Amino acid sequence: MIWNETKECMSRDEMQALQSARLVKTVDKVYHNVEFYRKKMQAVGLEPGDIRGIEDLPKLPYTTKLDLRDNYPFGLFAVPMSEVVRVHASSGTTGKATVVGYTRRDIEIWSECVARAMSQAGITKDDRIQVAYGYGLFTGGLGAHYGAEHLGATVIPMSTGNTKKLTTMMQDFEATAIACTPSYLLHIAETLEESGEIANIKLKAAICGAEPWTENMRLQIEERLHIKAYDIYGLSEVMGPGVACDCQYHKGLHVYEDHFLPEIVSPETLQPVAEGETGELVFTTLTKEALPLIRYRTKDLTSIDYSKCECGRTLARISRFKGRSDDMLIIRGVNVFPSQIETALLEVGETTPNYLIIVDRVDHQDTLEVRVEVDEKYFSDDMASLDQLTKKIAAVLKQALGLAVKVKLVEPKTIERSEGKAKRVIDKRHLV
Ligand code: DLL
Repeated sequence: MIWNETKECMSRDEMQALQSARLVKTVDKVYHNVEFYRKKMQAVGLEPGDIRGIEDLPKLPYTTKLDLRDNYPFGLFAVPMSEVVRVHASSGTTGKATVVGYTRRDIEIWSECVARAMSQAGITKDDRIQVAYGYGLFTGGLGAHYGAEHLGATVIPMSTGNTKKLTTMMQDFEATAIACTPSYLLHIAETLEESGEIANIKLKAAICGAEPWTENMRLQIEERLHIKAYDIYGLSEVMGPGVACDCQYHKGLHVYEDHFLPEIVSPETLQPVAEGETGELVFTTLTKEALPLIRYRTKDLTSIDYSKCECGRTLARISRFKGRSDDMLIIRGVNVFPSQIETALLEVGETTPNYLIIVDRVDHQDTLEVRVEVDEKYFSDDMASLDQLTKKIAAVLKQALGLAVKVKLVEPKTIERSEGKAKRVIDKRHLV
């Protein structure tokens, strides 16, 4: 179903005209209200009048997470604090938190974008949706909550923290949809399988995101829970969940381009790459009031496709994320993304998506170990089948990555489960 046809099915010319008009306004606004942008534009000799449309976008300087941190907490806000009705923050692993703010209108647009995403996942006002992203400074919980309410669905604000209670309420309240990270959904599936309650649930759809996951993992979720699973993307700096989401055809995530102008650039040269080529996703916000962002480098790696989708939407589609440029591991000179390991593991078919990647350095040599849970049956008296499977997985990984990998098969439930963003990589090289 196309919930908002006027915004999701415009011709490319109409979309570009709208984007150009909104870009001109945004640039004017940041120049006059945010000292940081004014100085940055002045440094390259730019005035707001130099930006007449999206064709002038490449003239504008990039913005990074470091700029947000340097202006902690509210230095990049373009409105007085009296106009800001909410803040969120992401802690990250290093340095200061990144703080983001929203006016009342920003919250309305955010809710509408999440509602569009949920509608792409077939969710309607007749659905009951459990929101099992964390509520709080993280944008997942409240973002999904407001979006579901905007759509008119019944929200069950579970948050994270009590999986047993979640599965009980899923049955008692007859929840038909869930919003959570894909790794948490697998943990929920496991809990339902163990208690023998999986046949009791009425779940139809899941809207998962906030972390990288592969198509194989999406298919496994669909199979285990007998549901349809959708990929929702977003980042707090740009807004939160609902910047893009896939539709029933799963051929890329539709970007809500009327609010977020995407570019794909080479992370090395920062020059635009051709349509279809992988690069770093960059966003310029077109309607945000409290925290407009100009050419924000997300570090997320993807490609873009401007062709019309089978679903009827004309919104550009970005491909499932390959990972983040800062997630890429360089092992003995070879570039490895955790998503390549997940794809290869799930292709073998005998593993679960519970895995851990451990990188270390022994005698000045990088080592890569992959631990993955397999069925209990492999740990019976005869270890021959375990040995065989270990060799098979090591060969598949070697083929996929071009690197020798130490594979360690472990018993079910020995790798820590996550309720939010899963931690898949331990890089001990950074710990010494
Ligand atoms: O994770 C917002 C969100 C909440 C998105 C709930 C979807 C669902 P941050 O904590 O700022 O915001 O983290 C943003 O998470 O730059 C990506 O690297 C990653 N990410 C988010 N969604 C996806 C996805 C939220 N669908 C960072 N696939 C982003 C892959 C994702 N990575």
